[in-house]
Amino acid sequence: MPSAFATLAAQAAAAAGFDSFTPDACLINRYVPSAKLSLHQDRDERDYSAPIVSVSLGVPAIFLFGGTKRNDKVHRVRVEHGDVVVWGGPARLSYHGVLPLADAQNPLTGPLRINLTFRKAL
Ligand SMILES: O=C(O)CCC(=O)C(=O)O
Ligand SMILES: [Mn+2]
Repeated sequence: MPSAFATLAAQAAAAAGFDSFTPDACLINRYVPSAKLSLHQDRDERDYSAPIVSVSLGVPAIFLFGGTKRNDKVHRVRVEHGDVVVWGGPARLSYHGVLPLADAQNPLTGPLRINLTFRKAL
């Protein structure tokens, strides 16, 4: 991945208290209006000691962040262009998702939201 991406992810992780994060994967999600992501856990990575770093670009969205059980209370957080969310440690397997994307416009992405999640997959 571009070194600028890896550096951004490592710096965001460090700011949240996770030193030495070296992502080896970046999953890119492209949301069109009304697209959503159901509550889920990120379980495909081999090592849960590394955090997830999630970068939001484009149209704002409501990010859902719950606990480690599917039925735990879910917090709603508005994420805007340039926002970065980091979760790890005891929160690494927290359920999370995204509400259906509202109709909106961003000067760079038009009606779209782009999300980058940096992971240590291997
Ligand atoms: O789009 C987001 O903010 C979250 C993406 C996500 O949770 C994932 O790709 O696993
Ligand atoms: Mn996820």
